[in-house]
Amino acid sequence: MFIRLVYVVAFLAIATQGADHNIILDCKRVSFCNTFRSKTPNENTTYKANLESLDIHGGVAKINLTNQDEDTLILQISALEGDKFRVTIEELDSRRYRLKDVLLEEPGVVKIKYSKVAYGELVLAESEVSKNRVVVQGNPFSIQFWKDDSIQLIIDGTKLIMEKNDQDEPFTLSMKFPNAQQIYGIHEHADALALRNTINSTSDPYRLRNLDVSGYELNSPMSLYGAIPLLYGHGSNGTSGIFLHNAAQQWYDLNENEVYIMVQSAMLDLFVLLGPKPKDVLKQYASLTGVSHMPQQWVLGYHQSRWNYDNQTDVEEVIANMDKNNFPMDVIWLDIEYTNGRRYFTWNPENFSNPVGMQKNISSTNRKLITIIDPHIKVDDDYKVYTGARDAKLFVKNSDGSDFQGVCWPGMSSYIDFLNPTARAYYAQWYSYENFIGSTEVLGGIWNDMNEPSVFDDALEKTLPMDALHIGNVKHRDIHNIYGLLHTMSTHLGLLTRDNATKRPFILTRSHFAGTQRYAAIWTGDNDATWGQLKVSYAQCLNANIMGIPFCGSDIGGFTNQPTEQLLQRWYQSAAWTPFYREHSTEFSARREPYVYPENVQNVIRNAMQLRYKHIPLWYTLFYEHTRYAEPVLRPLFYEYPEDEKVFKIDDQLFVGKDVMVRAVHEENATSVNLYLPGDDRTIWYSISNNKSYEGGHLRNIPVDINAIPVFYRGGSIIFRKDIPRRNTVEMKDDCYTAYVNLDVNGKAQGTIYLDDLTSFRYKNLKDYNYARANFEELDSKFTLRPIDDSKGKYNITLCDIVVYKPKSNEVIEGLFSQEIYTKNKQGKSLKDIKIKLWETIELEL
Ligand code: NBV
Repeated sequence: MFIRLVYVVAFLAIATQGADHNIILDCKRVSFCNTFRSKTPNENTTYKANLESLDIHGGVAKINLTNQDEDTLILQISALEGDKFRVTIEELDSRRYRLKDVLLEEPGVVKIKYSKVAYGELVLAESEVSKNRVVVQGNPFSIQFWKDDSIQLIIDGTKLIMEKNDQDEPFTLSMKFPNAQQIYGIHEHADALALRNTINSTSDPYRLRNLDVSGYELNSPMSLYGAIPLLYGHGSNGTSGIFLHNAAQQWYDLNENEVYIMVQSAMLDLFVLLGPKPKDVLKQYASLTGVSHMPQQWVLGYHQSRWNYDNQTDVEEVIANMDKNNFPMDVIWLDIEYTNGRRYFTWNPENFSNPVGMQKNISSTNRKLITIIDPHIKVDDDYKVYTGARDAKLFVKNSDGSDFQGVCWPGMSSYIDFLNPTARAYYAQWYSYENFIGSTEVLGGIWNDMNEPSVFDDALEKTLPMDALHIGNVKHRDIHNIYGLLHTMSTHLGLLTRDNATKRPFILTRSHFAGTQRYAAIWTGDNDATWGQLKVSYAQCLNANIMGIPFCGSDIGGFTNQPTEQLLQRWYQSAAWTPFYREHSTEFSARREPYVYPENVQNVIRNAMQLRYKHIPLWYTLFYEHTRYAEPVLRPLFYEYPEDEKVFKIDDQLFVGKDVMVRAVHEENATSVNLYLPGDDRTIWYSISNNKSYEGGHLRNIPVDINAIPVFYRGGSIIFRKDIPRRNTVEMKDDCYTAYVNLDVNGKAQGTIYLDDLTSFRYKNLKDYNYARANFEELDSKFTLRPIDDSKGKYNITLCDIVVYKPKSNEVIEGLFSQEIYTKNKQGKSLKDIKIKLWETIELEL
């Protein structure tokens, strides 16, 4: 109780004042960052590449780097399949930690067979005519990465430092993207999508160290809960990227197209992604770290959460009130208080004494339950999760070999060593129905919070000490940033096993790293009820998406404090266009379920939610396309329009897929908003908010009222929707579709639709799905649906109607568009009576 009181007092202070800078360190207080920021190698310590030392073994090039102090480093360069290179640098006697668990598999090497030294430069490539090549310059030492006739990246070897001291083994790496006008990436920060210069400014470098940051600040390079060391150098002439495969603390100083990286420890293991477009960089990255599997469809619906729903009656009343007031909803969430004294995998015997009954009731309304499971384990001899892990020696250790203990929600706690596969398997089996007594299949997903991991010790930046030990005596310092990833790996295994791999697990995680997309969705943590936080939620989720994690959302309304009614309405409208759609709030704020508000507010929220539900088929198809093409679900404008400099800094607009564009309204009392419609005079944007069509290539000021935010369909697209309002996605299952055909300037449109059993891995293992392309041509009024591949699914659909949008005149830059609604085919047969077998081609004449 005392712990809770102290925490609550601290929490309330932070929630009103912002992050505590005494706890969260800046660069000056982190010794290697402080030193490296102002240090460049001197005459004796600057490395040169000894080109004569080249040794090509197994297609991988090895070169010695030496300096006048007679230090030697080994540089290794390999060419990888799919336009990538890999570079490692380490000492001769290196004992640096080599990261595991992040990459999908060991990447395929393309053997370097061609090498040539001339004029102090070494050229390396697969063959003499290869388009991808590396040029190593001996002195001054540099490495250039070429694709076609363009240098995509230059590593400036003269700035390389690699040290060892009592605590750390830090290194630096300096590079330049010659084509870049803008740097993106290095998730997670509460900052603009387009990263700022930090060199020669008062700003700290961008930091990557997963931390539990209460009251995080906006426009800040301060690290948050997740770390993804992936970065894009983007310009209208080309894009390339780097992925630093290292999970230790790191800091990034940026200056225009230059990046200076300072890392605390472990291997310098760098992947160079040659692009040349943002799409290519993301695909190259996904080939290393993977994509997400399909979510079950209900996950795409609305989630109602609260820290905390107090008891079973509370849970049931929330659902009843949502129904009574016609708010759609798929999931209700339980935060830490449902447990017996924060002992995860148990239920509070008083407030949740009949979990099975509660789940039955939830299920009878076609809803699911999600509960929180944090990684800290209460030290308690009567708690089997604890004693089992203790006896099998599966906890993180102190440097003296004893179990680490620190304070977290349950009081004194130990932390599972998720680096240890046996520990992951141990923890995973607690998710089984037999072990997690009282859980049923209505418990559809799990929420992994506090997994940076969070330890309530301000002197340790609220996490594990650097010298804590994992299996094999690996220092925590070296793997800190993957602790959350490993936690979700274990949970994922647990859920898969629990259901004999018949259901797609859903996990929401706070801490994350490269590769998290294979296991979990993320949310932006403890945001605040401010307009600025609403705005940054788009930048954060866009960034997550180009970092390979599509499933992202923010707590609607802001976790801490109280949103005004207007802010809450705008948040519901904006968040309807982010993949994860959940309202969540602290126990210190007033209840915020949509039905507690006056009718006018409820109406706005309900419309926003219904618009979300109408687009469920689109979201589902986009997730499939992510699994298939590694395309993000949300896309920043620069991703779709990489050559248009006007979009490089835009992050309050986003694309859902490539055909829907949304502008968040994050300005209080806005009566109009500025937005940019990309493309040119042949691009048409149909606003579904004001029924006007607009020409592309213009900045516009568009009037708004509280009822809607600007949402546009791209001319040339077909969007499949389910427009009948229901209580949840389950009840929408057999509804007919409406196809929105948005004609381009040539009177044509195209779209895709994906269907499967909504829950299992049969789509993956047995090709049990249908994926079809729809086409419409105004000329012959023919609507065609054709299968895209030879998948084995046998899914039918019907169309309620086909709605064709068309500008009133081709000349129109802005004007009302015409809408034709077809409910019958040319022969007069109602569309609803035509069963469309998605595995066959069907033509409808309208
Ligand atoms: O479990 C309580 C909260 C949770 O509601 C929130 O979403 C997490 O980000 N949790 C953090 C722990 C305490 C926050 C002060």
